[in-house]
Amino acid sequence: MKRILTCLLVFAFVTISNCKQFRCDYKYFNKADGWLKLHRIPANWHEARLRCHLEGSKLASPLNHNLASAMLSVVTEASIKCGLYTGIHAFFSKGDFHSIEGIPLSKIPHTWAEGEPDNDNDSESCLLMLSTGELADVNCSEPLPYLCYRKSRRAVLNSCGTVDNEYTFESRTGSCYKFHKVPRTWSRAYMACTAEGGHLAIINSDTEAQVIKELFGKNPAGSMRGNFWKDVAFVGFHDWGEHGEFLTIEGQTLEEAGYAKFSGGEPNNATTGEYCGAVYRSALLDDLWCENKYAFICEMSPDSLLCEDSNEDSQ
Ligand SMILES: [Ca+2]
Ligand SMILES: [Ca+2]
Ligand SMILES: [Ca+2]
Repeated sequence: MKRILTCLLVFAFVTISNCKQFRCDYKYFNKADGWLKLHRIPANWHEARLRCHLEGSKLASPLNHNLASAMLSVVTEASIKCGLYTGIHAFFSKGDFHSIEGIPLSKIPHTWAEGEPDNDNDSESCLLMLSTGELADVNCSEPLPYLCYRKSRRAVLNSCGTVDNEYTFESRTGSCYKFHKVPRTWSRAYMACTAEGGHLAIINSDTEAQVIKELFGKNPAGSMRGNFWKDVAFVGFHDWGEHGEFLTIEGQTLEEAGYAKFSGGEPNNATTGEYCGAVYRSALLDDLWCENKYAFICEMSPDSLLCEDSNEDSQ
């Protein structure tokens, strides 16, 4: 009976904390009816949009007064003077400004800064929010800070501590894995895994190689869309610009990491230029062209996105 009660209490606790959680790097704002995360490192608009998307959110726009006010409170608290990108863009068609959610600018409460919009040099298709809350059109290639927004407090975390159900826990290694079928370059794959709270998979043992092999087996070539080589996937090792020696993305030699079995004839630096780490379906390693797009495998610790303290704002 006592045990059942404990289980129920644990279940209740997990359920309650799940309700309040999305990711520990996001903060919940009641008035915004959702989560916000500030990215201080300036990025161009397209990078900003992609990073929010990969984090499971959207590049934030001041869609209503409450959300605008929450965004401004973050900007003020962080002393950001230059303003930040909103998700409002005219990327698809010049002059047709919409938020990432597809809401037209005419339905978003806004005030223009003095002299704006001026479409300077006919090259300004992204909207910046100044620390006053006023908007200005800017060139989308300008690097600026930005906020990512995830609407609603409802976030159901799985056993990997993420809302992304493509991550599955593997008891043999204690890690979670996700096989990405949408191909990306090695650098973009690194970005995607990092944004999701993990890293490009590092194979640390024969057991983990077996896990990777089985993961590949669940993702046959026919299940992937697009014109790319489907019998390889990027993982977390690289030559770090020192063509010849491969180290993991955590700086270890492959031997130190615990698995260094290359496929026969690999690494072959085919047509001189294979500097990025990959695996074949056999889970044997391969060096591969960094700039080509392939599937990739992310690995994540089940507690990497969980918070120790509440990250809820009472405002
Ligand atoms: Ca302007
Ligand atoms: Ca590993
Ligand atoms: Ca190769």
